[in-house]
Amino acid sequence: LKRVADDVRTIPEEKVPWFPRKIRDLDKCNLLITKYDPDMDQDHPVSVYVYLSNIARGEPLPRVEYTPEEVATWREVYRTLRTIYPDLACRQFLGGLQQLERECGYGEDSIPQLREVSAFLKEKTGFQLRPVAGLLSARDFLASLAFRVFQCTQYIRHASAPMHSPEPDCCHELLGHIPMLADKEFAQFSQEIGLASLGASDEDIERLSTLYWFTVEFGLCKQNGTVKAYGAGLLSSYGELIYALSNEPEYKPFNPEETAIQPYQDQTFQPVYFVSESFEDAKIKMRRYSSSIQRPFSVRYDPFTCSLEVLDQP
Ligand code: HBI
Ligand code: FE
Repeated sequence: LKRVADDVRTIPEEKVPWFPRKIRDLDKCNLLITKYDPDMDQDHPVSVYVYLSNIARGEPLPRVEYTPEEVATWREVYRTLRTIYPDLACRQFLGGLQQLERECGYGEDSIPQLREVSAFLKEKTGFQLRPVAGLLSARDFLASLAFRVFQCTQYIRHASAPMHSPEPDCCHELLGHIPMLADKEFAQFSQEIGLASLGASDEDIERLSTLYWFTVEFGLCKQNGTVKAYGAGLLSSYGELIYALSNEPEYKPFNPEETAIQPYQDQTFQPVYFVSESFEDAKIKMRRYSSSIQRPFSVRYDPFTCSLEVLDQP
């Protein structure tokens, strides 16, 4: 009898990985993944501005004085992509970009400052930006989305390769992500992926991260009978945006169970893209998927205190 009791006691307790409960806890969600060290990899140099600010202390986002060469890089990227957006980008993206051009100084002539962009987003969807020095771990990156915080790089790709960046840079964030985050439905979708990630197992983080990849980064959706892009990885890459909508790659309907386990890589164009019926449809499917993730608790976000209520699951 005693043995049985001992065995019972040695059943490992379910370990829940730490996760942020308050917006201030995001100060601890800053694990950088160094894939391309600019000092080590001379093919992919980047100009690095690393001014981290602490949003919890309410410090204003740092302003960056970009060099004329950096502004020229931005101009080239902006001009090239802007011409193909009307045909290839989804309605929500075009609407967001137009608002940013009207209200937030978006245009070829200067690189928008995170401070202004963050204030703009806060008014539209409650999202705010936080400067980050590079690629974050998926867990930390996704956790911030739960609080409607988007961790955003502030440096720009090197002038030697204006149409390509191996890492996220401000062209990717400001042109790819920000217009989408100004859409209420998409903002909700992003936050819900974040909420699903809190305290999840490494395996579930991997699956959510894959879902994020094929939706927020490389997603396509149907609109008025045609397929348009809404993924930021596409909307910030001239070459891949055209390729993704060329009928050359493989297309599959977005289905979280299948999408979550699709292998992917970030070195070349995607071999397959997932097409959503609409954002509404993607959100409903994602919700159903998220509720199937096993966690010994449930979370609810309180927008008044910007913190989580964590409820034990009976
Ligand atoms: N880190 N800074 C930054 N920007 C991203 O867009 C980003 C990230 N880390 C992981 C990530 N995106 C995703 O590809 C998923 O792994 C969540
Ligand atoms: Fe991105």
